[in-house]
Order: sequence, then structure tokens, then C-alpha cells
Amino acid sequence: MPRAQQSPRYAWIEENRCARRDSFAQAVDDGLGSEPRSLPCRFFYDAAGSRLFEAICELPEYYLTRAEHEILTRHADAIIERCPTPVTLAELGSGSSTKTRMLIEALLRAQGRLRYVPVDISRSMLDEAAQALLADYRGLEITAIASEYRDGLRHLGKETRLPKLIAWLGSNIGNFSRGEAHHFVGGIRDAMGADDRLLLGVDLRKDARVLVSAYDDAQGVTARFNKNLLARINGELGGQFDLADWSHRARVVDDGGRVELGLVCRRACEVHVAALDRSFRFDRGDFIHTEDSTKYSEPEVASLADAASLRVEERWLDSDRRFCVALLAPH
Ligand code: AVI
Repeated sequence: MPRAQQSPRYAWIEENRCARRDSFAQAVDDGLGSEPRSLPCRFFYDAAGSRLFEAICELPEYYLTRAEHEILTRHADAIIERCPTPVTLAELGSGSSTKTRMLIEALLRAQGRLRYVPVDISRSMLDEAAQALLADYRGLEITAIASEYRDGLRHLGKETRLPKLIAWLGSNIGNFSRGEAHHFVGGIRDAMGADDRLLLGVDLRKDARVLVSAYDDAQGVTARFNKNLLARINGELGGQFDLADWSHRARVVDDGGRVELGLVCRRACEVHVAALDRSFRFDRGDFIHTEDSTKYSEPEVASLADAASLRVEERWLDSDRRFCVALLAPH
């Protein structure tokens, strides 16, 4: 990952974007060409998908963002008190960094200056967020890493000698399967020193009705977000999906432990994708799996931490007890 741009308070680092485009084509070829059909949710987030996700976060039904915001607003100072000072703040999947502002402000109050290292797949999001943050906070320096989580994590240690507070918020962990989450938290632990902390935002198991409306909202924003995957195939790979042939589906499975998202074919069709030089046949009722959003109980959060040789130092819930922010420290 070459260092691509420098200014006194902002630097960014980017991985090879050609490789990323190839991997989208590969994922579409593999995912639509085998059973059960699937498209990986990491491809939701092109510019249009990122904007739709920002709109999801504002929806009345999508309680996750508000619940986490409430926790961070109330407890940011308490979280920071439990971290070594000074600390570098890193964030996996930072997006617009809106949710991070409370942490940034608490850290600037505590230590005056702060290095913030956001990791996100979207370069444009990183740039926009950095500009807004730098305009608002003197004393802040940003090194943004435009990459997938794993590359970002590998790079983090090189970016600072200070202890790190690694924030992984927004229930982004939910988009991993339980097995992948265990593995990934283990990977974060490997990138942590003895004084580092991991701040994890996790959506909790709850009533299926609340979950279904959060992932199948009345305005249809989540449906557009989901179908944006097909729009991307059309725009980037010369696909011929008719979006009207597909409906959004959100189903609660695993006893409230997972919301499964996908697209259901409403009309038999054959779809050509020029970049793959391949056509895919779909029958009415065929399903393309697009995302899992896994939910945890509090004991499950503790055992996730424990399996990675971490312990829950403290955890905070919102007033409706829907969402949990947990501070994890090495054993
Ligand atoms: C980013 N991620 C945590 C969201 C979630 O809740 O699983 C993505 C999302 N998918 C549909 N709505 C929101």
C-alpha cells in the first residue's frame, strides 16, 4: 500500500483499486454461478450504496445507529477514562465517522491532541469525513487507510507507537458469521499490544418484529440499498438486470440471532453480464443471498471476547437495551 498523499494534518493510504474491481467481477461470477446463490455484502458500498446506508441510519425503524449514538453520547468520557493516555484512535469501517465524534471529542478533552486512523473501503467517504473532522477539531491529525479491514489492521501497527483504542462500531461485526467474527476478533487481538483496547458496538438479540422492520423499512430505503448490488452489476460489469424483477427480503432466523437479507426473483429471466461473458438463468422465487446481520446476547459477547484472549472490561447499553458497546482488553 503506497502512501498516496500527504498534507500536514491529513495523509491517506490506498490499496490497489484494480484488484478490487476484479474481485467484484469474480465475486459476481462465483456467487451467481453456484448454489445457493449469493453476493457478498461488502460490495454494497459504492458511492450510491454508501449514501443509501447513511439514509438507512436515519430511518425511524433502524434503531441501531441511534442506540449506539445514545451510548457514546452518555459514556464517551467513561470509555476514555478506561484507556491509557495518550492513545491513538483507530476505527474499522469508519464510514462518515459521525459516530466517532463523541470519542474524538472526549479524547481531545483528555489529551489535547489526537491521531485518528480510520479504515474504510470507500476513499471518497474517508476524504469527506476527514475534511469535515479537520475543519471542526484543531489538535486532530488523520491518517486514513482506504482498504478492507484485514489490510487496514495489518497496517495499523506501523501508524503509531502509542497505545491504540481500536473502535469497531455500528454492529459491523454483525455482517460476519459467528465463526468469522471469532476469527476476526482473534485477528484484531493479534494486532493489539497489552495496553490497547477494542471498543465493539454490537446489536443485541431481540424480538423478531423489531428486527424485520429495521431491515425492511416502510420507505423502501433498505430495499434500494439491497438492489443497488444489481445496479452495480449493471453499471460496472455491463449486466442486464431489470431491478423491477426482484424484491427485497428480510427474514429473522436462528431464534432472533440473525437477519438474513436477499433478493427474490419475481419473474423468470435470463440475465447477461457482458464483463463475464456469461448469462445467468433465474426462475420465479429464486433467491440471491446478500447479507447476514448477526445479533448477539451479552453472554455471547463475553465468550466472543474470551475466545480471542480478551475480556469485557466494561459494557454499556442504551436505555431500551437494544444495543451494547463493550470495551475489551487483553487478558
Ligand atoms: C453495516 N451493517 C452493520 C448494517 C447492518 O445492520 O447489518 C448493514 C445494513 N444492512 C441493511 N441495513 C443495514
